[in-house]
Amino acid sequence: MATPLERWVEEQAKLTKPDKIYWCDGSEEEARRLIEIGMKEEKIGTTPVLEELNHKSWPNAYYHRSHPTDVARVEHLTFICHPNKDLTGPNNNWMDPAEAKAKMTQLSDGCMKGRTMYVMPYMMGHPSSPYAKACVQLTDISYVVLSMRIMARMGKEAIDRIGNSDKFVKGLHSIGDLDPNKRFIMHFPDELFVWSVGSGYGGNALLGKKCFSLRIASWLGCQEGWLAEHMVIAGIEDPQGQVSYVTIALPSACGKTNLAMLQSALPGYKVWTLGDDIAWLNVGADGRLYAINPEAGFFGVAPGTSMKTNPNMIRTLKGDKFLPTIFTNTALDTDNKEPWWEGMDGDTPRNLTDWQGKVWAPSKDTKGAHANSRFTVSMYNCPMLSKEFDNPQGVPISAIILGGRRTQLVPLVTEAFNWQNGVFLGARTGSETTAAAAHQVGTLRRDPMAMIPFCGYNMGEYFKHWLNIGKRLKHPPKIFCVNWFRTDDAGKFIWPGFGDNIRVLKWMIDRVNNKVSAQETALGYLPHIKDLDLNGLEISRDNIKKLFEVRPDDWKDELQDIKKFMEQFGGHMPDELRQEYRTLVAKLK
Ligand code: OXD
Ligand code: MN
Repeated sequence: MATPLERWVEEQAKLTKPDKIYWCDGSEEEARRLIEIGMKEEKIGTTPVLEELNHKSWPNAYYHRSHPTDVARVEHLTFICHPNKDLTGPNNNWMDPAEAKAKMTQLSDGCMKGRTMYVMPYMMGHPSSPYAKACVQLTDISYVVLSMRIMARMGKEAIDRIGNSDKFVKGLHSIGDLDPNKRFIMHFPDELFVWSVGSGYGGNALLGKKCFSLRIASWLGCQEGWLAEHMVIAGIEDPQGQVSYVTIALPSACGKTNLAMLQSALPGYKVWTLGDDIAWLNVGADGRLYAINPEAGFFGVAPGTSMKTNPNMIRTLKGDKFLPTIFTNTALDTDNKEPWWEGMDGDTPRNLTDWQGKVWAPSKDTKGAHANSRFTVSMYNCPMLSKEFDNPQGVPISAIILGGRRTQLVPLVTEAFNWQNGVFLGARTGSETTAAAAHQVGTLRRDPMAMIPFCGYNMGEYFKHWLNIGKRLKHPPKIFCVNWFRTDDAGKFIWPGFGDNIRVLKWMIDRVNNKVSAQETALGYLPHIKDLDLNGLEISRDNIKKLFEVRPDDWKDELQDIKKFMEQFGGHMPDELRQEYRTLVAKLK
């Protein structure tokens, strides 16, 4: 008798009509075969899906060029199909589930003709973790299989976990014909089902990542009593060898990956990596909050990554523990068969092709690598991988750090007064947009907890859920807000960022351990400058002051914008946050 999983695969095959169906086992031998297929058989237009790179300098590395119209997440084509619009909330696009299914059925009819349907069983989370989830994604392109093998734990464990159950996480993906007019990413939260057609870009096509582990999982977490968050998980070791674990939420392309594997500018401090993008947070039996990373790989932004900004990522990319590492839409050094991007170490190679495959020389007008070009690499390559990474229970969190990209207004670091105030601090966060999604770069949008593109239900209810989690925590983490991006009058970043961010992390850990006091302001607690370790940093006293400047007059527009954002959620917005808002307004008067 066929299992529910086998029946489901059969049904999808009936619709999509692939030439072949292949069940993946996640082995390295299989990856080698798929790489051959990607290099010799499958194509995007006339371009082979994969090209081998120089394995002497970049072990196990392959190059992928996506369709030029398919280089980022497409939020306007991403829908959350709850049975009613109200539950989906103003923070998402909604489509009635029946209508969405009809549309997708039409687009998917025969979409895998002439292709192979790959069936990928995988776990999000370590298979031995009680918090892990068993999933199956179908796709019709080797690039997605190879990428998912890096990002998730692919293999038989997931099939064993699913057994005879029909309650597994389902993903149906086809690159279709890559026509942007026929591109949709549809989520059916109650069915744990994601259906994506017409894109091969990571965030739209690797369905275990944003689609399941954030959008659907956030809804699942709301029902089951846990949180799925867009957060780094890192361990910060002090000179005495004590490790404190933190999670950090920043919008896409705001430096989460760099932060996750920061090389400390302060002697004696080390950062241990547990995750650079997603954290699942559960309340432990001891009343502390525990984090696991459901992923097993990094899907990071390449431009700007160098030995100066993120030496541990360069070491990770040069590691050889896992096959393959994939570079997508970077430029290519054609003489040496190496990936290249803006901000890379060393001299610019003489002969380059850009991300679209055209001969390219450095110029002010065009970039060689796409601004959202990416690498996909196993976490097991990371030299600073925490020994707790595979701990099935996760790590206990001492501080939650939220933030955004603001050139003005928001201080370098602020500590919330308590959990509720911290939820408000997160809820009112705004950020200037980046190239990770297809929209205008650099405009301000409110991005609570960096979850605006990823919260799979009404965000007013999401805030309530955060407040409820707080009530269950006997030892809640402290909540902080950071902004590395404040600029001076000449428009230059004041704070050096990267390895120097440890100075701010150190202050937070000192606060957690009650080692330093802080000044109370309308916005929250700010550091006394004397408590920040600024040794060896060349930054003027005036500029340091600027990083913490709070001028009530400057906040007028911001408060209006926050109010407008909160009002969208009507009765879903918790009273506690309305009260927090009123208190902030009064304090800033
Ligand atoms: C990502 C994103 O790819 O946030 O992580 O866009
Ligand atoms: Mn992300």
